[in-house]
Amino acid sequence: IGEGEFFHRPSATYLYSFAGRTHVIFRSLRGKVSRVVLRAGGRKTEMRPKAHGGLFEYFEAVLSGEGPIEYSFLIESEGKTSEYGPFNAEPYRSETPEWVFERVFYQIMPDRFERGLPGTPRGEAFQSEEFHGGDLAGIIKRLGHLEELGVNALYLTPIFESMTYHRYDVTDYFSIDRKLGGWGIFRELVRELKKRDIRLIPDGVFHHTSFFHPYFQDLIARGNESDYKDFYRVTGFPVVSDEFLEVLRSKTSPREKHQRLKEIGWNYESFYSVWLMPRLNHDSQEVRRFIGEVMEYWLERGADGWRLDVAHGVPPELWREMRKAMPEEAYLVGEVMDDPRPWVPDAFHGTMNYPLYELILRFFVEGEIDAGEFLNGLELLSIHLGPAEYAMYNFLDNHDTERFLDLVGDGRRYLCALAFLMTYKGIPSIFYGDEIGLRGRLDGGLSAGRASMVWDRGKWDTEIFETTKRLIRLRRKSRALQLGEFVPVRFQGRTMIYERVLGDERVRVEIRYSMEPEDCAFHVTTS
Ligand code: ARE
Repeated sequence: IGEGEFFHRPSATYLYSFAGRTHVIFRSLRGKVSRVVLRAGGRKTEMRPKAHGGLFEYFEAVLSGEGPIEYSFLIESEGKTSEYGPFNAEPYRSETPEWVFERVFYQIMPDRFERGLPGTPRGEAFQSEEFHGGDLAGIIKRLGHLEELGVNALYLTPIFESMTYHRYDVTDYFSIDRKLGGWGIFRELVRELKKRDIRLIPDGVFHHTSFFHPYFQDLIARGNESDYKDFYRVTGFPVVSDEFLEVLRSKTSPREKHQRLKEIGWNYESFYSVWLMPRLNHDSQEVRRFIGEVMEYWLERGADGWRLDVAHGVPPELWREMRKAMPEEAYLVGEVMDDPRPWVPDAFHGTMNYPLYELILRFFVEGEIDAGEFLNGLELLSIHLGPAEYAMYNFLDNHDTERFLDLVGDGRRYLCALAFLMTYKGIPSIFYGDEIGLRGRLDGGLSAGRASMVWDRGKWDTEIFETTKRLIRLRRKSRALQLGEFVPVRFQGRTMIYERVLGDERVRVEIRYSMEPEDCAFHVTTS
């Protein structure tokens, strides 16, 4: 075997320490190597074939202990053994704040959760683009529910001043939307969360602002003369025509207005061609300063980190800059929908784990891959993520997807997938309502899963609720589930058996999955 047919480099992906152990990864062209042995500290360790993808296959050895090591590889190929190395290196160390690992997140879209203040009337229980009237006081009122469930971190979709129910169109980044209860209620929420050791991450929308943000309004009014000319990505002047503004002010229905505005067009870049969301110019130093300022402002006022919206639409180096400027204790999660590699571990501690979600869909929902292929997918992702996989934000659904229960159509299949999520590497999360079997609608669309929470216990699915609580408890008390090594035991057909191992603690997970609900079961044993 010649050099170029295999590869290793002491980088974050190929050599890292985590929770008292060191992972060493070796890559070769597929089918070239029959065996790889790691020689380190006077000992030989057989490397486990971990995953294959495209041209390559990957081997892994996990050694106990952290700290600098000297090592080399003994590569067996076509009956010959050659040695590659030695390397002398300090393994990469995760910089994720420790508090993150012991968390189970709960995600709330405030408008759809609970109303605590008298005010906006509730809309219908099922989809409409209307305000349902939920607010922060409603969340405070229901903190007992979060405690009963056992979650200990909260991700809130945007809460800053804006004009829609989802609030991704921010008009003031320094104030809490009044409809949510304003500043006073936010302070109370923070106090109540701290009392219960529930951490909080808000949603930072820094890819775009609202059309109605004062900076953008200034740009519309003053055009080329505006101080905010470089804040946005203007493609021509005037930014919008008089006709555009007339239609905007007219009393036509929102749908019709949207259509008319689209026809007229505008001279700025925006999120997915949505006129309401003009894109910020991330090359501008002033924009960067502004983003940093907002992020710090809320960290100083009770936030423990950020979920960063449309992170993949902003250059990675901007996020690296932010990461350096923020306190080390802040957990930063980017919304990245495709390949996470440019983003972790140095721009974000983790990203919203869409690659894992895709695999989960293929195995648990579509049944298009078997357990063996599912495992290979997991292991390949593990290679791509390195130590960041323990800090990824894992989910079965969120406010942009359909409810997982709607997708599988049945509580038992749902719970098997949840058992996987709660026992796998990465930070598990629950989207409000999943724990009671809340359903959305089945005809798709971005807001398919945004129905209002149901508080009438008589309407809850008690099996889902009780099992969810049990799984969260299990996760929270087991350091092995939070930090342990993932050891596959058997992945065959639709059955998967694996262990999570940390020191003396060993948790064994058996999931017997089936597309038939009555044949689905899981079992977790701790020793
Ligand atoms: C609303 C309606 C939509 C309508 C749209 C346009 O709900 O039905 O089509 O308006 O009129 C927020 C709101 C949405 C709102 C949207 C626009 O929550 O309800 O839509 O603003 O006003 C892409 C992005 C990804 C983004 C998703 C939604 O890459 O970053 O789309 N996710 C974040 C948030 C959203 C939020 C925004 C961004 C905007 O989590 O909630 O939307 O701030 C493939 C592609 C992805 C694409 C995905 C869409 O997977 O690869 O790139 O994601 O499809 O599902």
